[in-house]
Amino acid sequence: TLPADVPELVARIERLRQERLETGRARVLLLDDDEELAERYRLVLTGAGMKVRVLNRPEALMTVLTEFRPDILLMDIHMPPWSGTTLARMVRFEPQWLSLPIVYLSSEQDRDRQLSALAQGADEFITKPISDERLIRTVGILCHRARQLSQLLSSDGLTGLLNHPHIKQALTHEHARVRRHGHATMVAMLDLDHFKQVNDNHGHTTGDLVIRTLAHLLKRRLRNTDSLGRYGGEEFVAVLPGCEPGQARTLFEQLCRDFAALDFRGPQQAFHVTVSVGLARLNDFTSAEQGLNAADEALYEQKRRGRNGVTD
Ligand code: GH3
Ligand code: MG
Ligand code: MG
Ligand code: MG
Repeated sequence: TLPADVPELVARIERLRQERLETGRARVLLLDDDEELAERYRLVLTGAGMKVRVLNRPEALMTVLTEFRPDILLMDIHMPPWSGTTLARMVRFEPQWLSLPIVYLSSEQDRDRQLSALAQGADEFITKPISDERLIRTVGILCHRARQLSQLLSSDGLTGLLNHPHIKQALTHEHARVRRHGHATMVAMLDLDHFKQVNDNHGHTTGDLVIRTLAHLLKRRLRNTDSLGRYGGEEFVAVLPGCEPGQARTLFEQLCRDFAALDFRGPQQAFHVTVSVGLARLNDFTSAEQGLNAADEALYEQKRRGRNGVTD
């Protein structure tokens, strides 16, 4: 069901597009039980260059959030038997969605009821009917700020890679995709060898430099569709979608060789550091956690075998 005034709408969208609004590739999840209205908002936002997913019923909300990973959630309040405010509270209950902007789209005019709805965890309230310009601008501004915030929240201070919770989140996300699409996806766990000695012999600052150097080398070697994080002190996790076990082995063996060949300079003398890698094929496991455990076990097998290399 398309709105009746589509040609006029399309013309208006075209004008908005020409304004070159900075809405980029924002990912918008739109939840409204009014299918016609939702379709109209979808057209407006898609026309402004955004990627929009529409839900008319909230049952699958949490699953779709995890799969689609929107930059913003736009939500109706009155969706009997559901209420948007209860849903907002439910979303906020998950720590990973704490910084997700939630915007109510509602015909609620009562100021007090609007404020109490906002108190449930949403960021903004837009009253219907909503002008196309207002919709696009609000979404654009909130997405931009949320992206800056989430980049700050998700990166590790020393290396700039994803931090612990966010690499785990990326792993869960890739695992869900593997189950749907079935392409080979590898997970790698890396740990620097005898790193305590590096710190003891050359100092903590030099140790930090070694960690950053490995992070830098990894970043250069992986594709930009791969996810890479600092899992703990001197441990890293990489997730490689569309990668076969043999390819991953070759890639990480080369990485181990290149890293071992680097000359580090301590305050006193030059030294070398090696790294051990464990691999697992994410497709073989029913949960992301199990896949990561398998990579961890492979890593410890490599430590037993004498470090500096790859076990799968
Ligand atoms: P193994 O080969 O068995 O991994 O031996 P290891 O000495 O590396 O042992 P382990 O992985 O358990 O030790 C990790 C050490 O890494 C302990 C800690 O002092 C050091 N470390 C952890 N985080 C940091 C960090 O941010 N900077 C520095 N410089 N050192 C760190
Ligand atoms: Mg409604
Ligand atoms: Mg360690
Ligand atoms: Mg170690």
